[in-house]
Order: sequence, then structure tokens, then C-alpha cells
Amino acid sequence: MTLAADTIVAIATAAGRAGVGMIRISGPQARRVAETIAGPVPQPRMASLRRFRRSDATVLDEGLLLYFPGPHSFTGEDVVELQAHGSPIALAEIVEALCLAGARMAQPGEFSERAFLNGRMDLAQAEAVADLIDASSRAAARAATRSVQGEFSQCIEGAVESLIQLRVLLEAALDFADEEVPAASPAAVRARLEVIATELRAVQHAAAQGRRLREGMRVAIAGRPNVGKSTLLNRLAGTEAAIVSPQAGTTRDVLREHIVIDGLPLTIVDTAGLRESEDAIEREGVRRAQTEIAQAELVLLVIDDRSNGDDATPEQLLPWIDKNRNLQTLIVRNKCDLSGVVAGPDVDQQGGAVLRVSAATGAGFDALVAALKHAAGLDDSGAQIYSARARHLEALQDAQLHLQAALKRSSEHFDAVLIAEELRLAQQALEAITGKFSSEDLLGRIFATFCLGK
Ligand SMILES: Nc1nc2c(ncn2[C@@H]2O[C@H](COP(=O)(O)OP(=O)(O)OP(=O)(O)O)[C@@H](O)[C@H]2O)c(=O)[nH]1
Ligand SMILES: [Mg+2]
Repeated sequence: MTLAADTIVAIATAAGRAGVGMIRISGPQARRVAETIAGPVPQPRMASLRRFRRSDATVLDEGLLLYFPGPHSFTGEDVVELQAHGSPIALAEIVEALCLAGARMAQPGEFSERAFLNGRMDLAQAEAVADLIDASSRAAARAATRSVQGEFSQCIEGAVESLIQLRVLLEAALDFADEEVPAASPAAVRARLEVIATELRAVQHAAAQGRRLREGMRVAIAGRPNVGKSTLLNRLAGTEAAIVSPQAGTTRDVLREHIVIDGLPLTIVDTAGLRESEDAIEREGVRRAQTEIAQAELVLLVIDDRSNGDDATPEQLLPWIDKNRNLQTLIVRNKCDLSGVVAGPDVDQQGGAVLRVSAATGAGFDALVAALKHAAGLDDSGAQIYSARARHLEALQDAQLHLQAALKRSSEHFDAVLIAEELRLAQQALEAITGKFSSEDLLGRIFATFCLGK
């Protein structure tokens, strides 16, 4: 732990007028700087009313002063908090006075960065604080809170601990190569690797769900003209956002609606009906539709339930999509009120899953919503979800790949040295999540995206 030499200050509350505005000071000079403008700090963690004065003794405001001596503070350093009135002008003047007294303006995320550097929380927890502040739904906020409290980090640390134990065992077996170490037999090692890999998969699943809650999913609605794509969008969004008409080729522009389903943010994109057209504007619409579909994570391929759907298979309608890309498609057979077939999940003649709905009546939409959540990896199992970022998922995947490589080595040509090396790499990947193993560059990138004063 290396304590920072300088003392930072920032307004911690949101910009604008409010009842109360909070200023936070952290660093070795926090107490002295605060005392310059507010008089002696009160007992640790006790609030006291003070006048905040400029150096010429002008009173800028009055409010509460709180002192949290390090290391038992948010940043681990001496911290002083001033609660003044939420006047942007008065707050700015107080900060100015504090800077004249020796503090400097904090960078975005600098308080959290210091908290991390001083071991007050790990990197995943610090990121979760930012995610909680940014959460756009209750579910996302709950997931972030779980991560702030360290549940996600504990899972990671548990896996790291298991990896370390296995590495120790393998290394002991290498050191005593002449003696039999039963716990390090290929079968025993394999069994332990299987357990760790399974545990890690559960963490990956929970983290993937958390990432969805944070980042949402892009869904494109595609299909032939007039099948009811825009009507479907309108019903999902609950507004008449898109123009609907009996004329084929109504939609030309791309239309985007943001909706939230049980805490899952979705961006739903309505596109022009896919067909060859003589009309230059419609052709441009189809070109834009193709671009949108290519960027989506899920495509709702809409078919008129009265047709057999032969001319609207994913292969026919989306031939330009890279087969290696992980694009999910869901076949939605619309207008079941006209075909007279019951709404809900079904299988088509080829045995593929389809979902029958009526965008006009809303029949089958409960199943559609459930299918959207399922496609996003969110299920109703009630399992704990942690807020997680793309970087965490990549690290988890990386660790899983090294575990799988270790498993492979444990079943073919057992080699303790190579297995131990894979385990070391898996451990390193996991430790990047909590920040035990991280570069300054990564830290800079992460904390720069935080709010000022956090
Ligand atoms: N009966 C019935 N009519 C529907 C249903 N869905 C859409 N329609 C009608 O079908 C026609 C076409 O609907 P749109 O939503 O404009 O179809 P689209 O796929 O967006 O068409 P384009 O934008 O031209 O590609 C309209 O007259 C809708 O009212 C449905 O489930 N049942
Ligand atoms: Mg349309």
C-alpha cells in the first residue's frame, strides 16, 4: 500500500440545484485543508455544524462537517466531508477555497481508485459501485449491489483458492517424484479440475446475466414485407412508434425503440421488409435493414402464419450473415388470429422451434417475452446475478479455456508441469477481475469512466 501524497477534493453530489450538496476531501492534508475553511474538525464520524469561510473570512455557507480518519474511510486515507446547501455557486466557491488551502480537484473515479489501491475494495467491487450508480433498472441495481458487497469477488476468490491448492499439490508431487502422492494421481487431479470447471461455469452464467442487465440486448425484427413487423414492435414497445399499413413496403427507415422487460433493457429495431425492389428508396431501406440485422444479437424472423414460411427461412432471408457469428434467430409466426391456430410455442414441419403470436391481439406475447429473456440468458431460476462487465466475462472465459486445456492434459499424456502452468494462467486471468493482477493502463481506463467525485 502506497498512500497518495496529494489531497483531492470534489463535489460528490450531482450537478445542479438541490437541498444538500456534498463535498468530499481525501488525502494526507484532508483534515488541515478542511480546518482552514471550517475550523476544527469534530470527533471522528460525528457530524458538527460549521461555517465555511473564504480566506478573507467571508462566510460562503454553513453546514455539517464530518471527519473519517484513515484507514477506516472510503478511500483508506483521511477523509473529510462537508454537507452544504446544494447551491452550485456556493459549492464551487467552497471547492475553490479548499483548493487554495492545498487540495486539488479530483479526477473522475479518483476516490474509488484510491479505495482500490489502498485495499478498501477490489476492482470488481469498485466497478460495481459505478454500475450501481448507472443502473437503469431495479434488477440491474440489485445485481450491482451484490457485487459491491463482494459476492462476485468471493466466487472468484473461491475459484482462485481451489486453483492454488491444486497447484500446490501438483508441485509437491513433482518435488517428491519418487514417492506416490495419491491425491496427485491423474484421476484425482482430473476430478478436482472438473469440480473447478463446473463452479466456474456457474459463475460465468451468473456474470453473463449480470452483463445483460447492464448492457441489454439488441434485437432486430426482420422478415418479408407486410408480415406485421412494425405491428409487433408497436405491441412490444406499447406505443404506436412505427407506421403500420396494409401496403407492403411501408417501413423504409430503421426504427429503434428502447424497452425494459423485467429489468432487461432491450433495443428493438424495426426494419424494412426484405425483398427485391425496383424502388430506389425501398432498396436503400433493405440495405439499412441488412446492416441492422448484422449488428443484432437476436433476430426475430417474422413470418405470416398463413404461409408455409418456405420463402422466409433464415438461409434465404439472411444469407449474408456470417455463419460463424453467434446470431440467435427466433421464428415468430404472426397473425395467428387469421390462421386460426392457437398462439404459443410450437415446432414447424422441419422440427424447428417457432413461436405463434398475433401482434394485432397480443396473443402469444407472454411466451414471446419469456423467449426474449431466455435468449438474453436470463431465466427465472431465481439464481443470484452479479453485475459484470465484458472484461469480466472475457477473463472468466480465458480462465475456463486454460482449465479445459489442463483437463485435456490430465486425460492424455498426463504432465504435471504443463497442467500446473495452465492452472497458473487460469489463476492470472481470474485475478485480473479482482485487480490482484492488473496493469496501470487497465486501471486508468476503468476509473476514467467513473463519475466525478466517486
Ligand atoms: N389480423 C392481423 N393483422 C395484422 C397482424 N399484424 C399485422 N397485421 C396487419 O398487417 C398489415 C401489415 O402490418 P405491418 O406491421 O405494417 O407489417 P410490416 O411487416 O411492418 O410491413 P413492411 O413495413 O411493409 O415490411 C397491417 O394492415 C397490420 O394491421 C396480426 O397479428 N393480425
Ligand atoms: Mg413495417
